[in-house]
Amino acid sequence: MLIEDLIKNNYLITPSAYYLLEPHYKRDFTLAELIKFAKSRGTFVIDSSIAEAFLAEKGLFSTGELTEQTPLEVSEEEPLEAFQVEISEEIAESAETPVPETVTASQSEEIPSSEDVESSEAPGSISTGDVVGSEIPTASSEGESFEPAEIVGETSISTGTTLELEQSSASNLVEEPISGEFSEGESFVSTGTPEPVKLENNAIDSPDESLTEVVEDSLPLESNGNGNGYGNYADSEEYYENGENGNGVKPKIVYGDYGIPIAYVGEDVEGEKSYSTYKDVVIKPREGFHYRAKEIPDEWEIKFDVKNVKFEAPKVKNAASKEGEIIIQAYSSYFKSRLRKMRRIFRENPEIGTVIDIAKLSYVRDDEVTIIGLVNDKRETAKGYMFEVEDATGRVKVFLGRDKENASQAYNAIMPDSVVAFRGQPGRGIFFANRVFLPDIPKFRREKPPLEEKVYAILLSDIHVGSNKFCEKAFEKFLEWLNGEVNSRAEEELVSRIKYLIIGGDVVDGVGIYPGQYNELAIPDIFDQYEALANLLRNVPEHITTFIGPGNHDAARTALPQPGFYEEYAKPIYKLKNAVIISNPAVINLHGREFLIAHGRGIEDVVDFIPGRTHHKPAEAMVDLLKLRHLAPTFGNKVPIAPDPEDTLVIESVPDLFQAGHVHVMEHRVYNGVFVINSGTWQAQTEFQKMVNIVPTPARVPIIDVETARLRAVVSFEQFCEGV
Ligand code: D5M
Ligand code: FE
Ligand code: ZN
Repeated sequence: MLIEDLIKNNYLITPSAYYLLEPHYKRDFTLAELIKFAKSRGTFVIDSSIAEAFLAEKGLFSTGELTEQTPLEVSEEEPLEAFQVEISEEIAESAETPVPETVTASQSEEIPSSEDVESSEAPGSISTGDVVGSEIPTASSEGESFEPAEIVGETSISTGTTLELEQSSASNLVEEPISGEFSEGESFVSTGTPEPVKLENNAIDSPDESLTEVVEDSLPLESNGNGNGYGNYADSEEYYENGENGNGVKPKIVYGDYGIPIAYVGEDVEGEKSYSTYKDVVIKPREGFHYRAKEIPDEWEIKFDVKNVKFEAPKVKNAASKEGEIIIQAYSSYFKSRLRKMRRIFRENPEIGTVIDIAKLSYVRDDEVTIIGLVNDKRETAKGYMFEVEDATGRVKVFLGRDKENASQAYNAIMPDSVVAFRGQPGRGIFFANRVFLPDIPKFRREKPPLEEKVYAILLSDIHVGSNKFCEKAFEKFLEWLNGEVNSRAEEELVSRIKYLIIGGDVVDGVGIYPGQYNELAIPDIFDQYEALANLLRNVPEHITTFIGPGNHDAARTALPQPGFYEEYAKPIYKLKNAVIISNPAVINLHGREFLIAHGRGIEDVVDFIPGRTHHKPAEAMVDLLKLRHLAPTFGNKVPIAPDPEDTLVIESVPDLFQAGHVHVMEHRVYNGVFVINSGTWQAQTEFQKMVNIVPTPARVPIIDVETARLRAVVSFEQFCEGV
């Protein structure tokens, strides 16, 4: 009742606040009183502190125990519209559809699930450095082999069948045995009392697992009013008028052209600020620490950056053309560009056959032909699947019988507006497909020449500096570790060879990104957030090149692609030595290996459209994007896409590694030779995430062996992350 009433008024309530308030609702207070109170506090989210203050004001609050928090249960599935059109019997014989198996979870029984691991971990306790051994399955469905780095002495690590790991006293080092498709096991050394190494295995899913319920989609948050995809909370200045968040700074937020929150200039508080921007965090490399990476020549290149793409403004007939016409033209060029690029990708597939324009289908008699187009619509019918497909010349209905091989898998994998190919025969007003092709990633690829020396890259994202849930202590520990404060020879070897650091967006928490965020900001000023981030990152040893790209929390264009950070806000990070600002997305070439870096908002749409996908298994969703060769295929759902004349979100070239973040869960797997990894976060669970049941995996540092573009190890600083 209370929840619904609040939601109707665009207010949200956290579970803990709900349990506090519910017993009194309508008995001791009215909805209007509560809303008035929340409004006076400048928030849309009624959390337990608001609830307590409200009850206290009403003389109702007793300092009893809080009821245990349970996530809101709001789940609802949209029923599929049944397809009405009758399909005639001229459907051709079934043919093999080339959509590859997505998941083979044959090894899944051997490895405990990540839930098992989490429940048995003892975070926070420090070990005495005992050596533990563990068996880690390294079975590889692809037959990939992996060369472990040479580590000498007692603490040596081998990635053979038996893996020995040294327990670290300040961090959890994880050696990564490289195995094949979807079978990357990673092991965490617990920092508790010596016990067998536990395997964390985010990458493996069993075929019949029950799905984690994802409730965020059904929360009424998503009418996409303000372009950040988080609903219609068009935060406006007035809501913050009376707000103060304990920092002694009166918030005032104004919005720029793109709906980007802009800190109000002139509000700067003179003198000491009540919050830290980490000026005092100064970490120097440990004396005598030998960085091998310093001696290895730099070899990096930004292969693709949106900033380097010259966009031409859409041409309109004359200056008097209506604005709407310009917009339609812009979107039409955008989708034409997508089609062009996808056709190029499909051309590399020898099975595709003769491709013809949809407008020319009526000239085709009995031959089998292929059409390539954007899928505007898809439905399931009694006998199969119906699609509406459009290319630059026309539109056609396509029927794919249920009996065709992989038909249902392909149907599920196709997201709205993605580009697919159908091979078949045209019938009366309908195209009868025998096969469906996703653009996909080729199964085999040429091996790259080996590197002379081991060199490592570390991948981070979603640091969220400025959030009161930012794991600052863990991040500082990580910086110390990079500066040589290691706990073992194995760690020393890793740190010594780290040459690159890639940060994939949400580097700060931003201001006004979601309703009620203000209450969760430790640094309520966007300028100071970037200052704080830069103060931390200047402690990254100088020989490590740091690539930094934006996400949806950053001061950057909201819509994808994001060319970079707005310089006027993010100046401190532009000024960092050895930092390279990249766009979202970007492709970096490291020693001949291609790393595709994206913040990863497209994952949200995958979760919305592809059955069985959840925020908790982002690597799976990233594979879906790879198969569609697009970072955010669907237009007009959660992810705002700019109508640039060129679609820069197409995954044109097959990367060796695909990194994304955004969902705050670290997970990785291999798909057709591409290493797919979500780099997690440095932010503990926010009130908001609590409500939508997102459980982050903060403060984990994946270390990538550049040569193989595979995971070498994961080091966890999670025990230093408060609030986890
Ligand atoms: O996103 C962090 C994660 O939280 C990502 O999985 C999206 C999710 N998230 C955050 N806010 C919302 C709302 N309002 N609705 C649904 N899902 C949400 P980040 O970009 O760091 O905020
Ligand atoms: Fe994030
Ligand atoms: Zn994000």
